[in-house]
Amino acid sequence: MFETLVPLGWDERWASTLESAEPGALPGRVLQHHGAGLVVALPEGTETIMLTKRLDPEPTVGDWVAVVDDEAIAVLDRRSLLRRRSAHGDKEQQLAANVDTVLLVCGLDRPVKDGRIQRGTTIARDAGARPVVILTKAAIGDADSDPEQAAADVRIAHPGVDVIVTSVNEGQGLDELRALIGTDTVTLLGESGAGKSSIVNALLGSEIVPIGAVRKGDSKGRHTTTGRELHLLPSGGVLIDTPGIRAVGLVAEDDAVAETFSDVDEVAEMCRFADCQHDGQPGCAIAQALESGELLTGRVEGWRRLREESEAIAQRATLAEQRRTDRDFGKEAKEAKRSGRHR
Ligand SMILES: Nc1nc2c(ncn2[C@@H]2O[C@H](COP(=O)(O)OP(=O)(O)OP(=O)(O)O)[C@@H](O)[C@H]2O)c(=O)[nH]1
Ligand SMILES: [Zn+2]
Repeated sequence: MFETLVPLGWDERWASTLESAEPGALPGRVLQHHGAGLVVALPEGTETIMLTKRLDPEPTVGDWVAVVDDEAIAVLDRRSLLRRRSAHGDKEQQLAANVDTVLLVCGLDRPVKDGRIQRGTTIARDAGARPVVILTKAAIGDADSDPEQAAADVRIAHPGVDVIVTSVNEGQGLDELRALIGTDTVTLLGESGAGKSSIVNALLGSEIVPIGAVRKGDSKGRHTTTGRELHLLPSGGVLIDTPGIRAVGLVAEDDAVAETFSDVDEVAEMCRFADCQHDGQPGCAIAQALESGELLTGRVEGWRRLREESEAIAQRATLAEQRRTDRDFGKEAKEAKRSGRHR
């Protein structure tokens, strides 16, 4: 085991991934990718290494690479990949690899939008990561809106998603957030002004935690922390924060997230019964695709969750509509009474 890399997420599983891919190579985690170079945290310290040969896939921040003689020779099989797909079908953009948890940040000083949260959970699940909702700025929310009630509503609409309430400037909920992060690699998504930077600052604290030892007397080993995209959290875990990820809005229109599960949708259309629950029904194409390995269990799981959420949200919308109608009806009845029409 490369002990110095453990804080960066190195574990037995990565060790065996490296062993079967490139035995004898050194592992390193990509802290930053710029042009022709990679800033990589290696067992002995952080180094900038030049990309002399083309790697497939191309390494991105968060990747674990196999390094031999100061050269990255392979990207270890990823556990997750956060990416941005364009609506026009051109090349997808890799945003970060091996993110365990995506923190979906919503400010309680504005309405919590189910559609945005759903979009975020879709992005996270499509990447192969766990979505967690953070309702923040609890202390400056509407006086008559209860943060815990807001959290309960989100839990109902998004089954299986953890929700926590924070107010970082006020020091609220931070311990819970740190516990939830544990040793995970996390990143944040949320609209502008949601409170992401405040959370990042609270998690990072004032001191920058150095990654590995800087090699002395070796100019190649010198590195700066400016523009660093992967940070060690003092309380454990790793934070990836990049301009590319920041640019992922949670507004439904700006790319083709709705299409991220289109492969599963296409298979589902082949089921014998149009109302197949994909739950052991005869002629279920999903079951067959799982069997044959055409679809991965994790993706079908994510797809199911997404459908559950969509249904829950639709139900809530119907309920809200019903309540509005009842209220309006009640108002009309009252007005009618007042005007004496029913007498
Ligand atoms: N009182 C209070 N204010 C907060 C809290 N979190 C964020 N704010 C304020 O809300 C505003 C926006 O917060 P940021 O953390 O900058 O939001 P952001 O998501 O990083 O926004 P962008 O940088 O535009 O993406 C700032 O004025 C913060 O001071 C909080 O927990 N409590
Ligand atoms: Zn089916």
